[in-house]
Amino acid sequence: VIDKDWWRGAVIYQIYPRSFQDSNGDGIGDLIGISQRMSYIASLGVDAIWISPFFTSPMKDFGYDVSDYCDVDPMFGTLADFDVVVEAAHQHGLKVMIDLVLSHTSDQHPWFAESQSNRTNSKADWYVWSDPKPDGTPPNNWLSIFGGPAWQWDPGREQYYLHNFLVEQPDLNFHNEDVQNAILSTTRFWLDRGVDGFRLDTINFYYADKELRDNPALPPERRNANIAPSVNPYNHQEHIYSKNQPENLEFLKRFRALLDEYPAAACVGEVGDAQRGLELLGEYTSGPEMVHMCYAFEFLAKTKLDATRVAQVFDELSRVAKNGWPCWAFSNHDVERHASRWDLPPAAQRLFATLIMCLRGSVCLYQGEELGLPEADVDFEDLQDPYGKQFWPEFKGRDGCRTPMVWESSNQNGGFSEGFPWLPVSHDHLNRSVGLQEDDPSAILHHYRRAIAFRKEHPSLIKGEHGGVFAYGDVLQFTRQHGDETLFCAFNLSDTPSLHGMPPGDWVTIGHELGGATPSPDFKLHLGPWQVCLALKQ
Ligand code: TEU
Ligand code: CA
Repeated sequence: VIDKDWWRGAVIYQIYPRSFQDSNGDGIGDLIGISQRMSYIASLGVDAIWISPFFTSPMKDFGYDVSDYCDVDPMFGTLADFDVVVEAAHQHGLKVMIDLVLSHTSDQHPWFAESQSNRTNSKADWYVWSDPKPDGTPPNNWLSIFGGPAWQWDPGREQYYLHNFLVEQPDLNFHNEDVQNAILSTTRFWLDRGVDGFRLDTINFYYADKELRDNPALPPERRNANIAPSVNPYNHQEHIYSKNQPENLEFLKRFRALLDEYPAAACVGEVGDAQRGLELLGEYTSGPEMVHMCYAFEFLAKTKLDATRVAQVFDELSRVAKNGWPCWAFSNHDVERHASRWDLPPAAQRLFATLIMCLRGSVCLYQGEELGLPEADVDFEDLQDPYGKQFWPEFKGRDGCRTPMVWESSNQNGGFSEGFPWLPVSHDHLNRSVGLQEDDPSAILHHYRRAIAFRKEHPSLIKGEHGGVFAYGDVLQFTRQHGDETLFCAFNLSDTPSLHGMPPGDWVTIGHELGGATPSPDFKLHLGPWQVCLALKQ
């Protein structure tokens, strides 16, 4: 029997293929490399892998600019190699999710070449084209996330085209039904090839306002510089017309209906919005006809996560996304690794690993997170990320979280490649390699395995509801409940000891392998620095 609900509460391991494992010495990770490391991934106890894009691409945004949705870039291998990955994953009981970047293509995609060729071809309307204003300037004030205007002049058509990201990433026009159908048929291609699901890039950018109205300015007090750098003028606008259009939901229903033709396909949609993130999460995952889950940006913020913030997020979720399903992450290929971003001592890294495994929602772990890797220092000369080059030095870009995975310490490339790695392997990372940690029972890698196993042993953590989520000073407390299991969870998110009362009831502490504390007989809970308490109601 196939569990249609496998995604609910799943732990998903994110692989950035360029940097995971190189199998042929060209310095770039590839699909065969991923299949070679499948037993390691399975040993973590995760349920699924999400592989960042490996499709044919000029690599201007390292694969997030796709020029053929139905093929593998030769750099990463072949379709046959992909089949090997799927087979290896399935043999290990892992689901495979691939990353569909549907909002825009590469400017090298044949669809764009045709669309660009004149104003009358059959794909003329497949992208968002517009005449200039009478003075020759772009049709409106929309900005690109990666800097500059969101419009690029095309001398051939004598029109502008829209790009929310790089100039080389023209936005598809989803108002055109042929575009929708083409996208759905490429999705079917991968479903037929055996994938179990999708991470959907930027699902709230699929549609732009038909009238191309100007976005209003965002008043300084409402600006949120959490994810993208505050130096970026993009963050000073409110993107009410360039994204989050109601039509997104209509297209996503068509997408979901396609997935439902398959036994257990699921998707997680990326909905980035600094102001309305949780509200949108609620809208996009509101029911069985919508996307299964939304990737939440709340815990990717620059500001250190504290008990109050976590409580706030769950309070807001309970109001605006009651039936929604979040997918949490602390790190990914777009942000500074959280060990550095929040400047976490080792004990705090462990606490956060336990915490994320206790939250309602699914979880994404980013490769190397299980090793406690800090952000790598990448010099300007080695920089690859166009976003980093644009805003250097105020914002150093995304290369520091994309350096190669470290498998062994004996080798200066960390066992990643026998060639010259596309980004330097961080020296700081070499003494945290998988090999070294496997041999050290006290290493954080084993803590991650225990935290994942703990989650799996407790149905309330996977499918259960939250009782209220409360912050008492630095201590976060909540219960999770499912069937006859009620679990109490408390986390001291600070380096000072704390003393609190337990809720009434007959509790038995568990999770000692995660460093869990035991309440004293008078129901007082002493939590040491960064300590947790996990207890089952009798
Ligand atoms: O990211 C979307 C997104 O909103 C991010 O661009 C984020 O704001 C930025 O990376 C700052 O950290 C997705 C992918 O995850 C990203 O890698 C791609 O560059 C982007 O889409 C364009 O496809
Ligand atoms: Ca390679």
